[in-house]
Amino acid sequence: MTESRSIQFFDVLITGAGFAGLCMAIKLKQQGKYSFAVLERGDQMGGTWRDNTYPGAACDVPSLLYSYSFETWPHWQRDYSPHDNIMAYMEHCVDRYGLGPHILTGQNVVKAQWLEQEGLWEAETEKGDIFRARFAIGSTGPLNKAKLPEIPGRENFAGPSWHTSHWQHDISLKGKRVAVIGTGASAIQVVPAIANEMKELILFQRTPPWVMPRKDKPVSEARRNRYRRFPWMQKLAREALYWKFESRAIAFVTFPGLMKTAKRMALRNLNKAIRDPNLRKQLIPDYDMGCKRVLRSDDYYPALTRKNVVLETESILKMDSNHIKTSSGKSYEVDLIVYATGFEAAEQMAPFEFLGRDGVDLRNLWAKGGEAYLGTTVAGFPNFFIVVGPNTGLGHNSIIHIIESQVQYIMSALDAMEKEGITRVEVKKEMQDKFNQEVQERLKGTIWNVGGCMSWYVNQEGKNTTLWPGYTWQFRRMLRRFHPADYNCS
Ligand code: N01
Repeated sequence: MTESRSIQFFDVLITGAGFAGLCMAIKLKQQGKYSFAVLERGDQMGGTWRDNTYPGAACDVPSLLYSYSFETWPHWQRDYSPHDNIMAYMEHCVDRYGLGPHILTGQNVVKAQWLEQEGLWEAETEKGDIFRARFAIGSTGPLNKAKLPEIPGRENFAGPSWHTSHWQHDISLKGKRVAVIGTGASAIQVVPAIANEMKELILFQRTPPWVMPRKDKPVSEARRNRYRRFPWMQKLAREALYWKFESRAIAFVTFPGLMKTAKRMALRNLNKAIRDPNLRKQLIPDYDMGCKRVLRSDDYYPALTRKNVVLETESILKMDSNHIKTSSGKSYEVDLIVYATGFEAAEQMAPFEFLGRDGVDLRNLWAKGGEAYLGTTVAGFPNFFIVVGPNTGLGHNSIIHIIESQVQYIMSALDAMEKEGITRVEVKKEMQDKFNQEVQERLKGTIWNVGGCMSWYVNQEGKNTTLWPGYTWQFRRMLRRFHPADYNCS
């Protein structure tokens, strides 16, 4: 007897309810023409902000910019918001736009495939539920899978250990000897937040980051009231911030030499906070500023001067049940390990079996690096759009700007298809290739490619598949309107 599977139909299926998925859902809801569902693997929306609850989790982009341009919110508590405030904003957006019924939580997509005959996408979730839709939108983001380091003996460590994106809040750090591995954006927030709790914190640094002052401060009640009464004032402040951040792209993409000024500021920041010349020396990066993400913190360096904090710059050789051993033979006895070792970013653009036309799996197609047209559509994958796809990440401004540009492009595509009676679009391979050649050409001179560092921006093949090599206003201009001529349409 064959089991009959119940299938749920929608016009649009969105995968992932983070900032990108929610933005897509809001625009579809506002337009009101399409049925849609957001399939979310977690038990609530929030994406990376739901997962990353580590102590000190906050955004290193100011909240006025790290929020939707169309949804001002007068409740930001600080210029750079902590995790809870950001989650509250996202919840507010879900309520305000009535997205609750559209978000199907606990639906971890394990496979999706294009059904050529039906002209539909079919998604299957871990639970065995089946969904079909005319359009598939991928908004799972690049930072959804924790990366753990390959260190001999890691599996033998007997104490608790976890990645920053899976913080175990029920285990106290009080009085323990804790190792933190990694000194990226997550680590520099975690370390100051936990350093005073424990007996000893050993911070394993492989490469020091460039750290600029964040100059974070609370948003005064008076300012919040002003924003409440006059939302246009908040919009104006947001616009000013946008251009301030955008101007930084000049140094990242056009004149890397301009980074020298910022470098001087970062060194001043370091020298001011750290008196010990040896420690200072260990914290000075030997690559160009901007090559890795420039970090912002007011409390990271001061935390490293605490008596109970040790900075270890030797590489980790191995671990056993309660020790971490370094390359020169030093041995640290530790009770607990926090891995602040980042994400499988480049690999995670296609996080599950994803079969396009002719059964081609996007994971295989992108094994050596993702490529898409305008970071949004992929040849061989009809009626499929990605938000925050290949080469759409930023080193200088808010990703929300990119998300809004892509969502606007997708809405324009749906609109054009309806007006012109098109049911199926697939980007022309030559358009995609030409676009990617241009992107890689432009990346050649940028600080990320010539700055002398290894970063998650560049994959194992040495190809930068994560960053947009230009200004965000250029990206928006390119995605302003969907052009059917770039696509095979039927
Ligand atoms: O990860 P990372 P992250 N031994 O990849 C080190 C976003 N984010 O979670 O530099 C020792 O930056 C590794 O060393 P190295 C943001 O986009 C945003 O901190 O490779 N160390 C590095 O220091 C960010 O870029 C916010 O030599 C090892 C660290 O682990 C992205 O998330 C906040 C090691 C990994 O740093 C990822 O940040 C937080 C080993 N074996 C994060 N293996 C906002 O505020 C790895 N490392 C918006």
